[in-house]
Amino acid sequence: MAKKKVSTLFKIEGVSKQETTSKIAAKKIQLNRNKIPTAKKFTSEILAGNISFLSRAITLIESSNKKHQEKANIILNECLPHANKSIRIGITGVPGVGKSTFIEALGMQLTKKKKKVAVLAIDPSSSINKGSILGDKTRMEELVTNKRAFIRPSPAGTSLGGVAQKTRETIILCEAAGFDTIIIETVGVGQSETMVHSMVDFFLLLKIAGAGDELQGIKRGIIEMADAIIINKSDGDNIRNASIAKVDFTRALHLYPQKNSGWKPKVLTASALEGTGVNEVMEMIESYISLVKRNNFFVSNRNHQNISWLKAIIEKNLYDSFYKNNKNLIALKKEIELLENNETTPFSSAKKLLKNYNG
Ligand SMILES: Nc1nc2c(ncn2[C@@H]2O[C@H](COP(=O)(O)OP(=O)(O)O)[C@@H](O)[C@H]2O)c(=O)[nH]1
Ligand SMILES: [Mg+2]
Repeated sequence: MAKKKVSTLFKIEGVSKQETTSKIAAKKIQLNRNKIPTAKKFTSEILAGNISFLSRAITLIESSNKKHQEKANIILNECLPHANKSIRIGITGVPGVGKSTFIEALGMQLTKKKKKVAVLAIDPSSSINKGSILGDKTRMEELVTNKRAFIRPSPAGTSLGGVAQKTRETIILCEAAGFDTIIIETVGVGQSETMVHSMVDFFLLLKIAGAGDELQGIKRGIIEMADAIIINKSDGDNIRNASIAKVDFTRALHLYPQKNSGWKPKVLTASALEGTGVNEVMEMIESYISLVKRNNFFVSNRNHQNISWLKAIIEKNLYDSFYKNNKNLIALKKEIELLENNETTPFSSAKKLLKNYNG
C-alpha cells in the first residue's frame, strides 16, 4: 500500500495544530452559513439598502418552510412602515413583444436619473417549466450589473395566486430597501395581467404593429386596464406601420369608458432595442403620477389594492385551513364517491362539508 505523503509543514511542531484550528474554523463557517440571521438583523440590513439581505429575505418569503415563513412575516411587518414610497409600474404583453428589452431600456434611463429600480416578474409559466421570463437575464445585460437596479425572477413551482402573494410581499421589501421604482413584468397568460394590475400604480401594455389582437393574444379586458399602450419595435421598416397602429389604437381607446383616475390612456411608439421613445414613456408616467397624486386617486387606488390584498390573504388562509386538514379531506373523498354514484349533488355535498368544517 502506498504510504500517505505527509507535508513537511505538519512535521514542524505547532503547524499540525493549525489543521485542527482550520477544521474548527471550517465548521464555524459552515454553521454560520446555515444559520439564518435574526429578523431584526434582516430588517436593519434591508433598511440600510443591503441587497444581499434583501435577496435572502425574498428567499424566505418564497420558502415553503414554516419557520422561514414565520421569520419572513416578522421582517415584512417591520419593513411595512418604511414601504409604499415608490412608483409601481406593471408591464404586460405577449412573449416576444419586447418587455424585457423595454424594461432594460427604461430601467437604464431611470437609474441615470438617480432612481433605484427593482424588476420583478409574475410568470405563471414558470410554475410549469421551472423557468422564468426573467430567467433570460441576458435581455437585461446592462441592468443586471447596474448598482442601482435589482432584478428578481418569479419563483418557480408556485400557483399564480401564490406568485402574486409573494410578489406583493417582495414589493414591500424592495421599497423598504430604498427602491423607488418597482417594475413588474408579466406575460399575458391566464389572469396574470389582472393580478399585476391589482398591485401597480401604472399599467403598460406593449404591442407590435401589424398583428391583430387575436394574434397578439390580447383580451379586451387588458386594453381596458392599460394606462398606456406602447407600440414597440418602431424601428427600421416598421416605423410607418407603428405610426399607423398608433393612430388606430388612439381612435379605438376613445370607445372605452373613462377611467376613475381621470387619466386618458395614451398610445406611444417606441423602440426598446434602439432606445427611442423610452424617454417619452418615462415622462408620460411622471405626468400620470403627478395627476393622480393631485386628484388623490393615487392614495385611494392603493387603499383599494390593500383591501383586495387583505381579502386575498383571508381567502388563502381559509382555503389552506380546509384543504390542509385531514378530516376534511377524508370527508371530501367520501362526498366525491357519493357524487360519482349520483347519490348527492355538488351543492348539498359542499353544504354538508362546510357545515362540518365550521363545527
Ligand atoms: N427590432 C426590434 N426588436 C426588438 C425590440 N425590442 C425587443 N426586440 C427583440 O424581440 C425579441 C424578444 O424580446 P424580449 O425583450 O425578450 O421580449 P419579451 O418576451 O416580451 O420579454 C428579442 O430578440 C429582442 O431583441 C425593438 O424595439 N425592436
Ligand atoms: Mg421577457
